Amino acid sequence: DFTPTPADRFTFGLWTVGNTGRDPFGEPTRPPLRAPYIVEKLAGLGAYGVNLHDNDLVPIDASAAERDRIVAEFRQALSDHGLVVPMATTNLFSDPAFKDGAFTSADAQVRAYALQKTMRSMDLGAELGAHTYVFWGGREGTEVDAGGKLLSALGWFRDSLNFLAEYSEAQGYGYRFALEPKPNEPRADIFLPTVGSALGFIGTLDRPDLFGVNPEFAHETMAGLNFAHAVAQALDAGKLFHIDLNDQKMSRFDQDLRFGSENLKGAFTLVKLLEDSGYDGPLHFDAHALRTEDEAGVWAFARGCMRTYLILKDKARQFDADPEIQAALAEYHRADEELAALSRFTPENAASLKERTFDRAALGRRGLGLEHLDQLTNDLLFGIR
Ligand code: GLT
Ligand code: MN
Ligand code: MN
Ligand code: MN
Repeated sequence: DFTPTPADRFTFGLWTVGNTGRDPFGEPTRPPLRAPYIVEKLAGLGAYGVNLHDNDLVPIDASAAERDRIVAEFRQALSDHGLVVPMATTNLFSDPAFKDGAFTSADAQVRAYALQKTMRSMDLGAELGAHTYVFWGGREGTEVDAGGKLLSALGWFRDSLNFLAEYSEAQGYGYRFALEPKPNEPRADIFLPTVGSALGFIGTLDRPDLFGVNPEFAHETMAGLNFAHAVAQALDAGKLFHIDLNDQKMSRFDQDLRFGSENLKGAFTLVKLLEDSGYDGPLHFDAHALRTEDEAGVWAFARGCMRTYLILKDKARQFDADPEIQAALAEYHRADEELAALSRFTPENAASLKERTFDRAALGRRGLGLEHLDQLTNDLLFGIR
């Protein structure tokens, strides 16, 4: 009946259901929720875990004693309600010190402070049992490129990630790191704007094996890209370490909408891809309730994210079991074993392939049946199949 359980691996950030509805033009519309209360509520809804930035839990200016008290209370809530913390991250974007970036600030003091803050936050994540550590470089970017830091910034970014990977190994934390790309907002231009950029950058790090990506539906969509395509490339590279599920209209401000609320077919494609791929990491909803909502709306939002995922997962099963859809797919995917063998390179195969006659005109005439297949998919999603 589409009621989630921890086996579904659904997670939320403290900052997501804890979002108070503030936006650049308006004050909060909801009071803040305490972290232990969020844990209790999420567990009640059937979630598996909760993720956090250091300062979602511990205020940036807390004393050591305050920190320990807050963390102890949070750990108690986790164990009382059976929730885990699979992922942790650092807030390197809210404080004015980070106004021109953290690891890519042109100020060496800011860069060193960012390393210090991240090490402390990694300590906190490890204490809470997190195995994935996310880097969303929200402030890592520019408005003014006359500052001339484009090449140095990538170098500083690389040096910082290399340092923090060494720190994790030296401490025995065993983190896997996930870079989260975003094209813009809050900066005009953010470094490593897309999944493809992040994958390329990972290859330049000292320990590429420790790094993967945390793609977000909204972020690729803001860049006008197809999120499922980005996720497929990450999966193909063995680099899908985590995923941020939400929704978004193209070419707009960062909306972080309830999963599946806007681009239902894109959400279906994504769920099918994730389920078919065997991805077994957390399914994290990085989204928040609309500013129009009160606390009841927040929990309706959270339930809706999970419910939509489970419904689409069921639709993916129906898609695989539907004879007409499978027939259309079989028609579309025309296989040829002899040609497949010939397409494995040997000098003889190459020579033989060069001599082969193809009926080019017939290839061009063949209809692929995709209109029919797509309408069958729509009918399935409409619930009339
Ligand atoms: C922030 C951002 C998200 C990132 C989070 C991790 S925080 O809300 O908009 O996309 O995933 O730092
Ligand atoms: Mn977003
Ligand atoms: Mn976001
Ligand atoms: Mn995100």
